[in-house]
Amino acid sequence: MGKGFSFIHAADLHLDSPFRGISQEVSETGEYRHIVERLRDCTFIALKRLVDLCLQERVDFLLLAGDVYDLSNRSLRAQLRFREETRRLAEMGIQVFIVTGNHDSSDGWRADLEFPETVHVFSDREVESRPVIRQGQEVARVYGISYPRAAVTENLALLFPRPPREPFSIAMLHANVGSIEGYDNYAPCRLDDLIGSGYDYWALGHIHSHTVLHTEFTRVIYPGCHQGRSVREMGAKGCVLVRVAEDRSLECEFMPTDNVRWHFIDLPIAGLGTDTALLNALEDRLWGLKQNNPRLAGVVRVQLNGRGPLHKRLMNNSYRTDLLQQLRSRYSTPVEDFVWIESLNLNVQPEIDKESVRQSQTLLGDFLRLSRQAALDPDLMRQLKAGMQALHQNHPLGRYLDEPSGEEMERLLAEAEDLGLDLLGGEDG
Ligand SMILES: [Mn+2]
Repeated sequence: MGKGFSFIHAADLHLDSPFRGISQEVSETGEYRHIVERLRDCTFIALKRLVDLCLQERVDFLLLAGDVYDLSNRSLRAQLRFREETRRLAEMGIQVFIVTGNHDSSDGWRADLEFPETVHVFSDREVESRPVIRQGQEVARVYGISYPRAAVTENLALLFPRPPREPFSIAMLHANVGSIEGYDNYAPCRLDDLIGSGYDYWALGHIHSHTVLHTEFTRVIYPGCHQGRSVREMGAKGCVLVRVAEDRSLECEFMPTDNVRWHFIDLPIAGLGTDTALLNALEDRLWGLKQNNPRLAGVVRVQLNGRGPLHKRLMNNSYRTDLLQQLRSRYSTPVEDFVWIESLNLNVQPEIDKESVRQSQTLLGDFLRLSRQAALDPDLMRQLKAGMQALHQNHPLGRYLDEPSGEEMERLLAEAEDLGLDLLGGEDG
């Protein structure tokens, strides 16, 4: 293959981070111990998969672009497991290049473990570079800088020197490019800072979803985290396998490494008239999810939504708890690829033909007409707001609450209307 080579780019392993998705009372029952243990170990299993993939693809090196550990005071367990995996890579002569990020900045505690010589952690004081040698030739050079502390607010991208045209150049950085929302704005920089830098490949970390920011001449890529750990990290998670040909052309392929995958099921209850119909609909969705994700465990947040005849029953706590327990026990096996129902949430409303009731000369009709009038009549709206003020003033949290906006009042009114209908018996069953 001449001067061609390949590497894997991963980031945000967050080893040993707590998995959010299983409540204390469930983990204490013992019934679901295999699930609790699996969720606790999932970042390590994903690491093993990442290393297996390096070996299988016989890559030349592995890049880890920050947040290898979840905490700067990294656990001994995480450090030992990580060292074990880097040894497997060392045995095959696969180099590992690491920059640290905001979660594992170098000011935290670290055990005095010796890592293989093939593992290099970049300095946190200046941009360093290291060569990748194949058959006596430097085929690539990797540049990087680590975080000395968590909250790095300067633009580290500007510290990278302009690389020579040869060999292929890679820059490693944990950073928020273009102030992506939902993430701390650490080592903030602009995409233009990276594109104009002369590097062939920017191996980024920090953003947990796989994102390709640029592909022409300069590749700018976030691989995303290698294992989802909360409902914010849904879908496939993994790393990027990069093959560089002799003529410098690049092939990048996303490769999943996760072993527990987060999902969201959004099920409308419209038309579901019986308990059996509801159970069947839920089972269909769960079964489909299992079919689409073979050999993977899953964690699912379920949300029932819309109007339907089962609304009132679903509002009953013990009905909902029984439903959740039934689904959990059915899908908690097989042990290897269970589906754990993280929670069952409701956004449902009673089924009712509101407009015809609104016109009827009944108590419900009066109620609905009054509710409509409140939305249109400024005097009535003022009275409602005045009524709510008592809540603001007397409640301990009241002083932290703003007065609701017009839009919020409309939403509250709509909710109150549905709640009122339900309480007044607007539905049978
Ligand atoms: Mn991270």
